[in-house]
Amino acid sequence: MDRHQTYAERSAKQTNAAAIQLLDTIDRKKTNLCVSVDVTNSKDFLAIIDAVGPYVCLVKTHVDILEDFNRTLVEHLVQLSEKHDFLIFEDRKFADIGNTVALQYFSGVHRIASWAHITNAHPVPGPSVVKGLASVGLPMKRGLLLLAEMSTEGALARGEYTDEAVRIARTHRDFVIGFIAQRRMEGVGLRPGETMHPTEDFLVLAPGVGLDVKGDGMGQQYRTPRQVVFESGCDVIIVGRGIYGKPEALDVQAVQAQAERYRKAGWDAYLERVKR
Ligand code: 5IU
Repeated sequence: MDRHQTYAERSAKQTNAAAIQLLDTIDRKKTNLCVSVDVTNSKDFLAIIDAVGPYVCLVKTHVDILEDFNRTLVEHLVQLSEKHDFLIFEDRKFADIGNTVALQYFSGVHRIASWAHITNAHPVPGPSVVKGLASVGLPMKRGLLLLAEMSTEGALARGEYTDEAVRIARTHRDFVIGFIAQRRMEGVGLRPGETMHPTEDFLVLAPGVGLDVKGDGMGQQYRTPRQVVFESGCDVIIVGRGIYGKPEALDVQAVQAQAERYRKAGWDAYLERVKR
């Protein structure tokens, strides 16, 4: 995969249904923006998602922080994803043994596999975390992202850990569609003499994106969409507070203006990258 390939060209070579759907949505809507909606009540949650829907390919959720979570909320979320044509990514960060993560993914209060096209996992337990999640997710045509790096200051996911994350992904290419990381992972983790499989093409979704500030005082570090997509070769920018600000003072028009600002910055950086 060279950095000049378009989302549409890459979609044609994918086999995982969620990866194809995401790449096609990005291409159709001309947006590589994912909005991360970290708010604690469902009214703000749905209002933000309805406002940003037209500007995004993907909505990232943390449903465990919602104080009034219920099945109706999930139905509304799914309706919004159909109305605005975006996918849903539950940022669950699974990190237990295979049997436990399969239960956490399928069952419990949230029943994540039933509504999230994409979820993610820490590779810390080793390949079994992917095996457990795949046993639930593959038959439901879902996709998994592995956390290969983090955007926070002092993150431990680096060096050999990142290499191992990519190696695990390579052994489960039917289900692992890519990474949460800060740069393209092509060639990472290859041992001397090993070459990349010709059809390998992992997506990289990058959090820690902001146009106005460099951090949040709690370890988060922000880079611009251009740094992330053009310089580091990531595929999707994940933006939270940079778009919705303080949810207590929700101003739909202001949120939409920010969403369009980030959409355009992310898309321009992509066009600059694929230019031959
Ligand atoms: N997130 C990160 N950095 C990471 C990972 C996840 O910021 O390395 I892995 C999540 C946390 C939050 C969102 O849900 O992405 C970023 O939100 P802000 O744009 O508001 O910082």
